[in-house]
Amino acid sequence: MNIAIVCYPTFGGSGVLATELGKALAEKGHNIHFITYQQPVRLSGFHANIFYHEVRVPTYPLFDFPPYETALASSMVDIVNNHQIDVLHVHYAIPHAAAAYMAKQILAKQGKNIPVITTLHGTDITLVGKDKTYSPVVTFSMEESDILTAVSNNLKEETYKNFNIHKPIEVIYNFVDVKRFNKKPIAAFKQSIAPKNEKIIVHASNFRKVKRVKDVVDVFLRVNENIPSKLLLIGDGPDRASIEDFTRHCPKGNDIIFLGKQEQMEDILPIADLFLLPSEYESFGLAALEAMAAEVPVIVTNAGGLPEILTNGQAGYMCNVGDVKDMAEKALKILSDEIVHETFRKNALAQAKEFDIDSIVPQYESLYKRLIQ
Ligand code: GMT
Repeated sequence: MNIAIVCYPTFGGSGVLATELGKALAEKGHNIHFITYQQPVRLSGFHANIFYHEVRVPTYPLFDFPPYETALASSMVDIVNNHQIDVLHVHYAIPHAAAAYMAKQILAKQGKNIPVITTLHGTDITLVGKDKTYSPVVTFSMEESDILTAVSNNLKEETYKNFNIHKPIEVIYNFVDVKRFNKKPIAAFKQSIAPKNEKIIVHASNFRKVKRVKDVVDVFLRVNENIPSKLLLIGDGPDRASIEDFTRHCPKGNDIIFLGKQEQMEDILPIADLFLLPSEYESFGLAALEAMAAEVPVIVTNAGGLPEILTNGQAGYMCNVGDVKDMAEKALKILSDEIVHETFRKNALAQAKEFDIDSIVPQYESLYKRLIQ
């Protein structure tokens, strides 16, 4: 099949998932055309059957706000026509679903029916999309998609709760390539972070308010009082500056290391002993799943779709949002007993295998086939 994928090219989970999906489909022999404004971060290097089309938005003095959506819809029309695209799969509703609707209408006038799949990822529904600035357009473009998918049952429920739509939503969980993440730790890297064999705790996110990164630091400081440990903070975003400032003024600040944005999570995660994701909401929590695939136990909140990916007390723990005391206690429970830690590691891997790429990607493939037929 010839499949066009539209996504955000950045480090966010929706872009990561869309890129990994495209790579997996290309390996199975499909031709994948990424349409976005920058090369997706997880698309470095050459991949057979993958083509990347950059959306250009020419500037003009009149444009205080360059019309990306118009440029994107025009690119979609161009790529569909010139690469015999069979299906257009857009990830994250805003503004991709609306641009896809526009492209679909233009192509229909030209006599071509292009099926559109919209995959909802989370904040496009729960934070940004439901705001009245966007909701009429998001509601309409979801209804007009040929197939609507969500990455968890929770996100499906949130969509029905927040939007007046009647369309069926199919749940296809996010996935991880377990083989790629389940690697031996790089000894030199581990040694440079934890020279005295301290425990390594990791958090990765876009440092937005919803991620509650300050809770990560608070949990770490409580753990650090009891166990020699280091905290690796991966990613960047609006809250980073204030948190970095806080850690510079706290006595254990030297044990907290900011790594910034990182592409090779499969090289970093295996050195971790514990992964923290104390978010206020996660539709799914792909970052936690990648950690589990690297055999790292996780502590997450019982928010959104997280309970769908973690069995409490086996591969990690779920705590109430903001309950840093409980999170620290659970972290110590895992980290202070080698046998418990080892059991949680094995369970984390087993849990991740339930979301392995090999079982989830065929679900998308069968959607495409259904649509084309
Ligand atoms: O987490 C973010 O803020 C980024 C966001 C995105 O759209 O890129 O992530 C969302 O999609 C991911 C992939 O489906 C999910 O794993 C994340 O849980 C979800 N984030 C939220 O719901 C806050």
